[in-house]
Amino acid sequence: MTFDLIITNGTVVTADATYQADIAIREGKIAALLPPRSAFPAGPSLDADGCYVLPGAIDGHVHLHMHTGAGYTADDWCTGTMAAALGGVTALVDFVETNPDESLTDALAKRLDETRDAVIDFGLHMTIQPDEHPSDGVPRRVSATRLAQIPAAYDAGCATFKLYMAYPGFQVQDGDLFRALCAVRTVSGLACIHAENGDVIEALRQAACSPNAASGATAIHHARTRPSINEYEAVTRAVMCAEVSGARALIFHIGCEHAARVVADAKLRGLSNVFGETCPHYLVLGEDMLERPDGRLWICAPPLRPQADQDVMWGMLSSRVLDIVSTDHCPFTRAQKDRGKDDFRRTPGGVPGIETRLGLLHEFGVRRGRLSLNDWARVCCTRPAELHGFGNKGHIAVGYDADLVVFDPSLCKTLSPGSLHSAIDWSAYDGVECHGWPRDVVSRGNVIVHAQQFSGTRGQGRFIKRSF
Ligand code: DUC
Ligand code: ZN
Repeated sequence: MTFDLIITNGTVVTADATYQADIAIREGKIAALLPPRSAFPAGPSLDADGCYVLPGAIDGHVHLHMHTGAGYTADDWCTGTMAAALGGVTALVDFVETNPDESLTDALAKRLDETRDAVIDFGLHMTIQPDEHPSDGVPRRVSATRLAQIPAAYDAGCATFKLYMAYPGFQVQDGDLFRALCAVRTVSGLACIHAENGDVIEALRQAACSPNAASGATAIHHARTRPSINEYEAVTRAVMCAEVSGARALIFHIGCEHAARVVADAKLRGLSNVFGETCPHYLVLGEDMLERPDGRLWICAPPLRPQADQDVMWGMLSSRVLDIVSTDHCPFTRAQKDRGKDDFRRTPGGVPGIETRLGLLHEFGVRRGRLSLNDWARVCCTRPAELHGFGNKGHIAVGYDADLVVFDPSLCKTLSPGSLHSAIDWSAYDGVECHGWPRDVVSRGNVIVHAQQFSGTRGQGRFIKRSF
């Protein structure tokens, strides 16, 4: 039997096991797992001696070319997916946002037009946001017409639906959140929920920035106006809605112990439809970053939290209370962030991270004894594939897509804007040393990163229609 590519001599690391094997690939799929140093007919091969071979990492939460008040996020579908590939990512999930006057499937078609340059496979979450306004032209409610479009969106390949409990223009009222979850339940989809209490945040922000306020408008007030009890309250409400509706719900970007404990309690009570996501910045970066003179660079929502929260969150990852780590990659340049120099409310929220997740979780998780190698593969690769409906990805087994990462623990990478590939002029992790980095990346059998250099093709990424 001949193969298109064989990865030899590597240590295979999956969510369940670590073992030596050679991986043979044919027509974009894993065709055989063989004892190391098996005799093969001559052909292309990658020697992974001394390296881990993982399923390609999957990032379930990124914002490429997203329109905001500060302009588009800095990475387009080419730069963003290239940076992702160089960080070991072989599939990601971005978003479709919608206008009140277009259907969900029309919005999907428009968004797909923007993705033509993707170099890795991708899915899209469908955003359910207010489309109906009472009388003043400001959309505040989610219409019955919109909810009736959910099955068509699911059939078009958007099996996951984003709902916001904060952000003017996106925030849905509780009744609409619940009705949307019921609709998502009907199609057996997954709801992905941004859980913060938006109304209270708006009131706190106004008070903090009023001319006679004692506090002020510097970056740390971003965190002070989004206290962790606010996140806790919204996660509690979201979990209640998931429990009563029966919908599967993933709480996005859990940033603090308080909020993570709500998911822990739900799981302890036996709820099997509630899941938790966190992001590297909530595990590695503390609230004190916001105290720096350039602290606005780290403004994101929910905000960074004190160190004590990070310690608890690592434990919750290894104990499976938190299911996955995604990046919420939302890159803005310094100039874009500087909009909020005098008022944190004008700084666009988001930190970059599309390229650094595997390396950071290896450095701060595996190397510091907080995660096993298998935990690392589970939270970055396998569970994201399962939770987000990538049925052919996330596993190293015959018949799955040949999406693989050769991770070399002997490489040393110092993170900086110059060593990373996102189209921005700063790094959230400047100066951090990662001992271990993705060396080669294979996407459906094609080597798209070789010896840390991009070797893929623009436009090679496919829209994956996801389902459950
Ligand atoms: N949080 C951010 O910080 N940016 C993008 C969206 C989000 O939820
Ligand atoms: Zn996000």
